[in-house]
This record gives sequence, structure tokens and C-alpha cells, in this order.
Amino acid sequence: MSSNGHASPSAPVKKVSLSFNNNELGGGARRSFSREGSFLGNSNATSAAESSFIPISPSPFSKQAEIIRGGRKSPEPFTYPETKPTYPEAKPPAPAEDEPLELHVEERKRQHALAQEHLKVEPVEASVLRHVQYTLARRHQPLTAPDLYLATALSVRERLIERWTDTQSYYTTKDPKRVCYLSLEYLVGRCLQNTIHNLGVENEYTRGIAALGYELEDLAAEEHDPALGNGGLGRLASCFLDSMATLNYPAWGYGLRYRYGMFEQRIERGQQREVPDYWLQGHTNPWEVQRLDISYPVRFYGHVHAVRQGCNLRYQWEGGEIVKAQAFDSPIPGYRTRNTNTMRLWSSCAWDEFDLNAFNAGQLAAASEARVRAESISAVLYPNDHTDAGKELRLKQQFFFVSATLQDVVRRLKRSRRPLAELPDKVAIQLNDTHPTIAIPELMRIMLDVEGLEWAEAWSISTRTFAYTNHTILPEALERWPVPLLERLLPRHMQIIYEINHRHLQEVEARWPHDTERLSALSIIEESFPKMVRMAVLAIVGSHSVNGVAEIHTGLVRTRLFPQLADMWPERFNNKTNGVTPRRWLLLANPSLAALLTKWLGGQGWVTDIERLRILKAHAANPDLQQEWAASKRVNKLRLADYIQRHCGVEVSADALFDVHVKRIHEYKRQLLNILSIVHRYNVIKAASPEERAHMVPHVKVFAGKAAAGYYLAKRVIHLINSVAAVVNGDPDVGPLLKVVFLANYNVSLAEVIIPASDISQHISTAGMEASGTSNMKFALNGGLILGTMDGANIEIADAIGRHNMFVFGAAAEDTDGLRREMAYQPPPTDERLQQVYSCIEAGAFGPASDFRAILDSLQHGNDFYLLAHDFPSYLEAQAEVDRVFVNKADWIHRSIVSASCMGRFSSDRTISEYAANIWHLEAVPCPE
Ligand code: NBG
Repeated sequence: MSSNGHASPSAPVKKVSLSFNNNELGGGARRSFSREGSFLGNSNATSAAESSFIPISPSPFSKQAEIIRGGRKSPEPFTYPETKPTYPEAKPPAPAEDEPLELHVEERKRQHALAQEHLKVEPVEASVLRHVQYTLARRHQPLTAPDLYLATALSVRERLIERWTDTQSYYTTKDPKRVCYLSLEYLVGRCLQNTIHNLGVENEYTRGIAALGYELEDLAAEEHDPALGNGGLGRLASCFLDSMATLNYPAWGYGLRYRYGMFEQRIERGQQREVPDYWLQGHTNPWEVQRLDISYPVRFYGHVHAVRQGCNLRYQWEGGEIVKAQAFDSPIPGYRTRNTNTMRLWSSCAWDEFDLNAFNAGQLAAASEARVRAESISAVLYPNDHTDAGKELRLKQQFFFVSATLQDVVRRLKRSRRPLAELPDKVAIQLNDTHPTIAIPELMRIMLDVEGLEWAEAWSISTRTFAYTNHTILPEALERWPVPLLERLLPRHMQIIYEINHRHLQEVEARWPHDTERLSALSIIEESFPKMVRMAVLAIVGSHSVNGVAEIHTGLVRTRLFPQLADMWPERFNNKTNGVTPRRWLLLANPSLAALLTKWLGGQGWVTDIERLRILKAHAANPDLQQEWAASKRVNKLRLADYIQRHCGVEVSADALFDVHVKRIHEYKRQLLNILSIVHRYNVIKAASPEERAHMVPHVKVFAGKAAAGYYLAKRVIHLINSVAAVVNGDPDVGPLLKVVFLANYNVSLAEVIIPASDISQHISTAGMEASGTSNMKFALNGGLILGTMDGANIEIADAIGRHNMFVFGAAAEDTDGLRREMAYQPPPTDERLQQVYSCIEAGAFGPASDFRAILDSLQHGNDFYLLAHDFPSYLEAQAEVDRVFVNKADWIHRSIVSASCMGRFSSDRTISEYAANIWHLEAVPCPE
């Protein structure tokens, strides 16, 4: 074996046996591994030659595999659709030479001194008008809100860039350890007001913009909300970036700059229609800087070539296609600190813009073909929530993103003249879910093939650098990539994955000899047809830390999802309960509550130390506080009522109980359970006498959320909600007692309007299925009470605020499997009220029953996997309890104050401090003013 861990070749590369004798195995059986490292079970018949390895494309149908399958003939080999185009032989461009840092230091100082001398801070009005007139070239046109928004953003950006460049320069001088947060999704939200607040210039800008005849808030609404993520995972990444900057951690957020973000959702005839979200169209994005000086080549396809170097073998990945990754940087300002970090998003483009030869030969389309192909990589965000996209383009996106990122990381290390051995001391890389896991073999490839390190050293560096966060235990969301696809797209990475797996399984075998089941559970390769690479297993094997995002979820990751891996490395597994940034989700989204807090807590210290809210708990019964608290909630409810009126044409009263259910539409999140209970409420109202109605609590039921475009049942649920809404809202019998609205195109900006206005919000996933949830934290922080199941972070929120302040119902996570088994054996009788709801839908009360047939089928005949019917009675009880408490205003507000005041633990500042201390081992580096 060569020193870098690969089989020694002769030409052609010789097959090497990796089977090994294990005398302890009964009957002289031998345990075999293919060189791919996939576990192949016990075999008496395997010869060394049979367990051989052809490095570049090992057959997925080796003899041993056949033996395991009991000598059955292999099915036809899986052929992945051949989409690979033919390319001219790609040559890697010469690496850009980095000038040594020292050369820059003096020049930087000189420029800075010059700037200090000549640049003065202009008044806001002057700065904004300068941009209107000279940047936008609109000197003779009347001022419009869009122009003024852009000019204001450009004006703010100047101040931002000062801090940003100072911070980056300071980091360069200090050369501290940094964290790189790798996430395929960010849900940034609008930037203008967030930046103004974080910079502490809101008074100046509010006044300055007022002097120009506008309200800052109105201008802020002109900004397009970039939706570069699906839901909670992407928003968490953006909350984390805010906290990292605020806590002065040297951090980089890396991601992809999709041209089309999450689709825009329109509701037409009650149904979702997806419209492409071309968020960059028609305006410049003032919050990013294209870094023309920073781009990297990223290779796809090609072949692997082994070369002998002395007595060692080195592998080179050659040919294929090269695409350019172009950096776009967005400054991420911390709150009231000079520290301003970077979110670097990669955009793909052709390495050679245009094939002039093809053009000259008259092949016009061919001339720009490579460009179109290259640009498609970062074109669209996959609008899949919890589904394995299984698309070649998706894997290309993942590799494109991590390859550019790692080149950037390694370049920075080398620039500071450090050897790769120091990488774990200088950089922590956090993998946000499995999407960036291909970074592990890519870093190994760079170290082995480019930098010439030995396997053992490279592996040690790699595992000490990477850490992985799991965000779901839903099997359909656990990424697996077909081996044939990886072999074709990333041939060298597939080899490296095999090698990682082989060594990993050897370790397993050494610790647990003869444990066949364990070996197959622990293998990175799944022995299916085709074979699959389990990315989560690869992420765990290749990281020093694996964390879940709430206590219950981490427990399930340990015990249900990866029990054997947790057995092997118990010290690797840890919990980091999610959090949300109080800057966006309280200070910005809820100005009236923010003002109240500042007044009652004697200053704005709570914005960075949200634990201070706890002081209010002791004053929860204070009538003055209660009165102000209720007034603030009312302001927010009026704002939402206005939004509902403008967007749905439905008039709602701020006196009603606002009951909100907003998140991605998914069966496990159970929007269906909610709408079924609304139909029941409707039935009850219809059957009630006028006296009974007079005692009922009026409800406004608010839904919002997108369904993945291909998720049929989720789209049916949206249809049902809108159909019920149409009937209920138009029924004069019901009047203000019940209103149902579905707000289209849920995104960060809409969440900022909805969340502060809730009385109740629903987080009612089937127990054990929601990893954490983060909107539950936002609602509670804004004084909304929670109606929820004991799932995800709800459990910890209940602990923090006191369970009696939450309305809890439903099966516990540990009971769900048993309930499903019982249901399969003998479906329990359906609750009468639920049966009546089914009957209404079946009788066409909300439109043709056939529209909702699939929904009803998913619940009946023992199909109720998400346990809606089981939880329905306790859900109705919890709702009745909500109504009972709501009529006692003082009690309600007391609970609201207590729950908000106990939410300190759920700030992303706490979460990030834990990541920094326990996983990244990172120090804060405050940039001097
Ligand atoms: C989601 C979970 C949520 C969790 C967020 C952030 C994925 C894969 N997972 O419960 O479903 O709050 O991640 O951790 O999007």
C-alpha cells in the first residue's frame, strides 16, 4: 500500500485484496470487505482475487455481493441517465498567485490615513440625495419610493462597508481562528432596517428620510426579500450569522447565490401556483459586492490518473469540465459592535465566457452552450423541504459550493503562511445538515492529491476541522447519492469515500468482531441497487462533533437514527438547541413591544442580553405593565388585520383571538389537523343557539406556508384550507365568530408582520417528527401563547416558561410507534366529531369531494401515519382550554408576560456561544472602534 493510503499499481492498476482472515469466525468463515469498503458479510468462498478493487470504477456487483444475496443473479446494473455532455479536455487554470500579506500592510495603513483625512460623514439627507442624483442618475426626476429606498440603502452601505473592511483588516492582522458555516440555504430577510438598527443609526435615518418626505418603514418595504432557503434551516443560518457578528466571532457564512430563490406562491382558485422568484431582476442588490478578484475553478466529470512518485502513488483528477465560482460578498453587521462579518455566496459561470472558435465556425448556439450549462448550477434553489431531490444538478450544486469554499479556506491559510497541519487550529467548518458533506472527501482530495499529505495526517486534520449538524430524522430527508452518479460526476471523491469507508469498517471490525449487523448499519455505502452513499453516515464518520437541534431530537438521533454510531463515538454526539435572534424577531419586528421592554427594563441592554427579560416575570401581575402589554399586542393585531384586509379582502376584528399556524406545509406539521378542527368549530357554531353564540370566543385562524411544488397532499391541504375559508367567511350565520385566512407567499417579511400579532400559535407536529422548530421561539418571545405537542423545542420551551403556560396535547413521542402498530392491527373507532367533519367534506360542503379524496384516504382505513385521528380529541380539549383562559384577560396577559420573559434561553446568542465554546473552540475578536 502506498503511503497515501491507496493501492500500489502496476499498469493497469493492480487489484489488491483487502479481505482478511479472522480466525475467530466460526467455520473458518472470513469476513470480507470489498476495497470499496462496503461491508459484504461473511463468506467462505471469497478469494483474494475476487475481493479485488479497480480504483476508478469498482463494480457494484462483485462476487461477494452476489454471495450475500444468496447466489442470486444480480439484477440488471442500474444505469443512471446519461446526461453528461462531451467537453473539450478541461485544463485547470494556473492558480492565482497571492501576494504576501506584509506587502499590503503599509499600503493599507497609508490609504486608510488618506481616507480619514478626506472623507467626512455627510448628513443623511445629503448622502441619500447624492446617490439619487449621481449613482442612480436621476437628477431631474421626481423622488419615488423605489429610488429613495435604493439611495438610502447605498448610503447605509457606505457606513457598513467602513466597518466591514475595518473588521476584515483587523482579522487579517490578528489571524484568529475562524468558523466557516457551510449552508446551502440562507433566509436573510430584508436588510435595510436590520442594518440601520445594528449600526445604531436609526434616529439619524428616520429623521433624514422624514426630511425628504418619506417614512423609513415605507421605504424598507420596497426591498425584495431574498428567499434563498426553504424554511427553518435557512432562517436558522441567518439568525446564526447575526449572532456570530454580534458576539464578535470571526465567522464566514458560505453558500450559493441562486438566481431564482424559493418560488413565489400565488393562490389562485384556492390552490397554490408557483411563480419563479427572480429576485435580482429589475434592481441592483445594494447588499452585496461582487468580488471580481475572487473566483475559483471547480471541476466535474473527468477521470482519475495514478502516477508513481518514488515508491508512492499519487492520484490526479483530470479532464471533464471546469466551471468558475465567482464570489459575491454580503457584509453581516453585528448589533452595536464594529464587527462586520462576511456571507460569501458563490455564483457559477463558464470558465471561458464564449467559444470564439465555435462562433467563427458559425455555430452560434454552441458558442454559448458551456456558459448556459455552467450558469445553470447556481440558477435555482431546490424547493424541496424534507425530500431528497435526487437530482444530478443538486449534487453539482453541493460540490460546486464546497469546492469553491474549501479553495477559499485553504488559500487564506496559505496566505498567512501556515501549513495545512494547522488548519484545525485556524478554521472550524460547520456543516449545516448533510448538504455540504461532500466537503469531507474534497478536503481529503486537496490534502492528498494537491498538497501531498499522507492519509493518516490528512484524515486527522479533516476530522478535527469538520463538525456536522443534523436537522431531521425523517428518513426521506436523509440524503443518499447513487454510487454510479458519484463515480461519473466526481470519480476521485468516490474513490476517497470508498477508502474512508474501508478504514472505518476495519475499525468497527476491530472493536466489534463478527458483528455483521453492526457493520452493515455503520457502512457509509448502502448495499442497494444501485449502491448508495449515505451522506449522514459520511458526515458523522468525518466529523469530530455531531449535534442535534433540540434535546428530544438529539436523543432520537442518538437512539433511533444512528444508535451504532453513537455507540462507537458517544463523545461526538451533543445537543445544541436552536435559537433565534432577538434583533430581527423582537427589536425590528415588534417596535411597540421593544419600546415597552426598553422602558420597563431601563435601557436597550436586553437586545444583546435577552435573559434580562426575566426581570419582568416578577411584575407579570402589575396592572400598568399588563395594560401596556395588551396595548402593544393590539397595535400588532391591528397591523395584521390591516394586512389581511388588503391581501385577502377579509375584515377581521382585533378583539378576536388570533390563532396562527405558519410554516412549511407538510403532513407531519399537521395543518390538516388544524383545518379539520376548524370545520368542527364551524359545525358547532352552526348548531348553536344565539345565546350560546354570544358566549363563544371569536377566532381568526391564520395560515401561511408553501408546499413543495411536487408534494401533492400538501397542495391538497392548501386547497382545503382555502375552500373552508371561502365557505366560513361567507356564511352570515357565523359572522365574526370565525374567520379563516390563508396568506400567500409566506417569507421572512410576512413572518415579521404575523408573529408579533398572535395570541395563539400552533406547533402541532406528530411527536418525534419536528426536530426543533424555531418559529415557536419567535412567537413566545413576542408574547404569544403556544398550542402544541410535546415535540422539538416545544418541550424545552414548556420547561422554561412552565407547562401550565402552554396548551399541550397529543401522543408522546415514545408512544407513536406503538399506536401505529395498534392501528395497523385494528384501526380504533373514529371520534364522532371527526367523523362528522369527514362527512361534511364528503358531502361536498367545501367543494367537490373528489378534490379532497386523497386527503381523506390518508387519514382513514388505518393509513393515519401522522396520528391525526388519535390526537383529535385531546386537541379539541386543548382548544377549549385556550378559549376558557382567553376570556380572562388578566390571566391571559399574565401568561403572555411570563412566557416571553422566560424565553432568554432561546436566543441564538446562547446557541452560538455554545457552538463556539464546545465545538469550534473559538475566541471572540472585538474589532476596536
Ligand atoms: C429543519 C427542522 C426544524 C428545525 C430546522 C432548523 C430541515 C432539514 N430541518 O424542526 O425540520 O427547526 O431544521 O434546525 O429543514
